[in-house]
Amino acid sequence: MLSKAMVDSLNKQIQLESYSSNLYLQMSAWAEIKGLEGCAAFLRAQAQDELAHMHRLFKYVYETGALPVLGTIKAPPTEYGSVSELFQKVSDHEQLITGKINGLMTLALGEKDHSTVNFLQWYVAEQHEEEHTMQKILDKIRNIGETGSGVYFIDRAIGMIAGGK
Ligand code: OFO
Repeated sequence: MLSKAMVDSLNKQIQLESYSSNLYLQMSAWAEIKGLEGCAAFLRAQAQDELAHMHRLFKYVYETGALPVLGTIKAPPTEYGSVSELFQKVSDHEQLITGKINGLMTLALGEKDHSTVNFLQWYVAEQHEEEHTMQKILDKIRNIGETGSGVYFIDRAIGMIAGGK
């Protein structure tokens, strides 16, 4: 059985993972209307991943006999100035999520809640993976540059990452 503090914190994370999914899906719409099909495909795949992260938490909470709460999810932004701005925001968001997962882990360790510590390990590894992917994307954007046909090649490169997901 989980403590109330743990259930409340896991529910906040459920809401945050839902927000992440909406954020990336909304970003994919921006990319789509700019003709950036590779970026849009990558962001749609990210949105699916985040939904899976939410469901994993949702299941864990009810399996412990507690009630998962979806709550209200705020609306994500709709406009971005450039591809680099958009992916910088994805990277910043993933860093925020890593901080939240670390906070959950600190709470679980403090409570000697070994089941939740074990459950959260997967998220720790996942965040490492996602931060690494975002770093690679930001490096590519910087190396290729957004002038001239740069955006076309950036879109192709990010589309290839989406294809390998
Ligand atoms: Fe990468 O955010 Fe979910 O966990």
